Amino acid sequence: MTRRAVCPGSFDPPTFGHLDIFTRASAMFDEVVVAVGVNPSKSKRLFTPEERMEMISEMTASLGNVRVQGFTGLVTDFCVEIDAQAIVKGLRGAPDLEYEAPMAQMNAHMTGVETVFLLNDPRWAAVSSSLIKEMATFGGDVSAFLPPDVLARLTKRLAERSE
Ligand code: COD
Repeated sequence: MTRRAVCPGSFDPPTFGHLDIFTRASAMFDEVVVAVGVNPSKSKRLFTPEERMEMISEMTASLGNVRVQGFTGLVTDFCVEIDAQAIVKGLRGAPDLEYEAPMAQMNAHMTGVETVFLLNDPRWAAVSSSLIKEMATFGGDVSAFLPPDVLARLTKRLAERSE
């Protein structure tokens, strides 16, 4: 049986914190599918799903067992559709756990899919896509937290937005 895991998220934009989770998941499972979805409570999107998928494909190119797919609807339905047994998520501390635990329990209840939590690499503890966007919008240097291609796209998009 192929052990397949899904790493779901908005990834707007993807960061080194996300890449760390993809990399560690790829060492634990036969196949990892990074699932680019829509978080209904986050309305300020900077990149289209296609752009986010391109960025993730580029940053995971050296990981042979990782692929990227878009999804709409419930993450559990997506897991059933592609025959994935687990969801892998990163945890940056208690607030992440409080937010993630009910979703993990609901997802397990609905389809039996387990959620595996990986504690964040301390280097990326303060990194979130929202904070990166806010810092970059006001001219902060976010180059330590993003692959060069993502940084270039972010800089370009923010410049377009301010025109
Ligand atoms: N270090 C480690 N992990 C990190 C870091 C970091 N620096 N930054 C983020 N992460 C982790 C997050 O904890 C999360 O696990 C993952 O990376 C993705 O993060 P985001 O912020 O890109 O994604 P979210 O939280 O906006 O994504 C939400 C989903 C789209 C996955 C969610 O809304 C969803 O599943 N929607 C589908 C609808 C659904 O199924 N809802 C019902 C659930 S019961």
